[in-house]
Amino acid sequence: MHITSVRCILTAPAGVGLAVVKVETSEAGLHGVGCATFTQRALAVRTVVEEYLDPLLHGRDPSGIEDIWQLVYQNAYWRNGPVLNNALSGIDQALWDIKGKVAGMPLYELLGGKVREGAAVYAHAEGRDADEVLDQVLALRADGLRHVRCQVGGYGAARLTSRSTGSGGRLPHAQPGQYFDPSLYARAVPALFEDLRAALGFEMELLHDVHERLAPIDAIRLAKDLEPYRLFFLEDPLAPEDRGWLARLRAQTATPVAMGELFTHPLEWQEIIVRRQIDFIRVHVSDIGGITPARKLAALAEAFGVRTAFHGPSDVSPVGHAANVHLDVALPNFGIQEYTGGPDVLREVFPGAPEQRDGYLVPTDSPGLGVDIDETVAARYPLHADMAQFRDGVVDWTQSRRPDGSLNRP
Ligand code: KDG
Ligand code: MG
Repeated sequence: MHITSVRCILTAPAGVGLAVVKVETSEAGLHGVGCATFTQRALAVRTVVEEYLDPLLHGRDPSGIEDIWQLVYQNAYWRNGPVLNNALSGIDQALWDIKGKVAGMPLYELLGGKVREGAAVYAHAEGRDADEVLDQVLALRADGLRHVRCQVGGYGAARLTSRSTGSGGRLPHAQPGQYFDPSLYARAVPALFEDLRAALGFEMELLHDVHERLAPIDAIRLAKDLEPYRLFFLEDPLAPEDRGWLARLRAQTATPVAMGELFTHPLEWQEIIVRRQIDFIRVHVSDIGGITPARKLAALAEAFGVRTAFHGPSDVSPVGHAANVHLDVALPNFGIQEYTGGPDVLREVFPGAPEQRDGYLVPTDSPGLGVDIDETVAARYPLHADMAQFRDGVVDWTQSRRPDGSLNRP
């Protein structure tokens, strides 16, 4: 058996640009699929897959997953960036899918078998004030969810800055962008959780994503301010570039810390895991190169008491969600799975896509990942200039600015 073709399929059925790699083999009907979604730069990923990896992999035996992973990893000489890692993930996940199909086993069996029946998930609630957030939390609770991430005014409370306080207002001539006021944000979040806990008590597990929006010392103060509300975790309190501050944060607060959705290089996680400076590692599996490196990372984390919380936003394809869930049920140190459901059309494009029920995702028992892509249906939903995260073909929301007009990490 050998690889006959490697292609990257782009589709946006839910308005979010997704990238999926399909690896075909010399055995009739035997193929695998893998998530390669880097929504902000999807065309670059497709170029890498189709112009460089297809010729590289033609004729090779798809059963040698580790060898092919290493081959693709070092083939460009420069490595560890998000475009190359997503392309690599597309190949890697597709090869695991093929191996499962050849073995007649679901991926979780290849990973050592299940240690749990389902992966507990957390969902996202967002509103302009505590009442709006609370309504969403209650709706999610009624749907069986026990874990909810709560945001007021979106990431960085950006949608609060236009209030009549004037705080966060834009100076004349300041450039367009998504304006937010870090100090207003840092005050709004503890107030939100005070109201939520008053209404909900402590039974629900609540989370919050700082989304690397604060200066390090302000993030430390926020983590301390949030202690009374017993968060399940505080997500990305620091930017990857500021992770040297984690030791100080840990020394000052017992609020659990989750980091990693922006990590693409192993050196970004090794030290903070070994020094036990985070509680949850929440990498985006396709951004680190797929299932093969995710297993190794999880094993490292297990040795140091760090749990997984793989990134699972709407810009992970259902193929990527399936890969996450197989890992989640097989890893002893699984912590929680972020999961953003989507409209039913996603299941038409991706038959077998995992579905959340009563707060859990459960993998299918079909061989491999258990999910496929229907290319005919996918072709009905091409990428376009105004899909999620874009406006007029340009990524919009990452142009985040402070009241003085200067750029801030998004
Ligand atoms: O494309 C970026 C999104 O995936 C990210 O902003 C979502 O932070 C996010 C999360 O935790 O889901
Ligand atoms: Mg996040």
